[in-house]
Amino acid sequence: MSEIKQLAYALGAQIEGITISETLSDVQTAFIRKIWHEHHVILFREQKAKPNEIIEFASNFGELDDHASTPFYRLENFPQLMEITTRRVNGRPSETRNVGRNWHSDYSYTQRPAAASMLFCVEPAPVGGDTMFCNMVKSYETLSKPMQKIVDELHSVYDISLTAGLFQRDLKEVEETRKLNPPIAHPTVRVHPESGKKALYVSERVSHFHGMTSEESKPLIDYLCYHATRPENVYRHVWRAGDLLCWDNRTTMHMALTDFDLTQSRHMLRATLRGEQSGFIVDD
Ligand SMILES: O=C(O)CCC(=O)C(=O)O
Ligand SMILES: [Fe+2]
Repeated sequence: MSEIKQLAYALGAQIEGITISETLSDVQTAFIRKIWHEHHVILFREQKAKPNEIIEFASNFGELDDHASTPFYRLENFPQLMEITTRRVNGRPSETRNVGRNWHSDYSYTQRPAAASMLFCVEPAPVGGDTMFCNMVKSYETLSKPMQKIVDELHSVYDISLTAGLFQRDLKEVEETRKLNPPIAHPTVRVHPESGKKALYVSERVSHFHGMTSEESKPLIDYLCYHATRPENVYRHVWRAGDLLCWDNRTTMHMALTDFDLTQSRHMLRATLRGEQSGFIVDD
């Protein structure tokens, strides 16, 4: 029997009694989906899984992304997995050593933003290396009605160049990745296709609101990010080896902290579930 334990007031639940390397029954899959929709972030602890087993488990919940939008960060021979590591890769500092350093939702700068991500911890940092998550449904619901009306009408323009630390990576690869992902506008409020709930969709990777200047947009982007990431709306995950943490990118933002010694090994593998086609490319 599976049991759940809430991880924080705002979001997050640990599910016990599931072994991710084993085939899931339909009942188990439906149970996990239900808990995931309710709590937005779910955790499976003390798991042992090889890359193909993570892929198999993830594919119970939707179509897997092959990470073609960020082709340089894939795990060798497994395009369905991104390798997020501080370990050296092919004798060079890893290009993913600083992934996720500002508040964001995965692949928001693409035309098919990620529905969900599943991150498996192979090796945590010796101390720290935590990841924070915030609840974007609550963020929307706790805005005043007039503010909800304003954001309901807006489109957020996502710009991959605003990814923290991007320009500390291989500049040739960064240029290619930027060409693959021109700025794109998505609705600032999105309706979750399964739960029907409205969620705020902004982040620190939004340059402006479509049709507005950056000067006009900035105070509102700053306010909405501040509002969304208030401590009471956040779950902070302290990683252990064998954790599989799954988040809904349509109802959360997250941020990977640099609260650890970056010369030490921290090694993670991420599967990404594809979301719906959304947004339009902009040139303003
Ligand atoms: O390394 C982490 O904790 C998360 C990095 C990140 O943003 C991601 O995997 O989407
Ligand atoms: Fe991320």
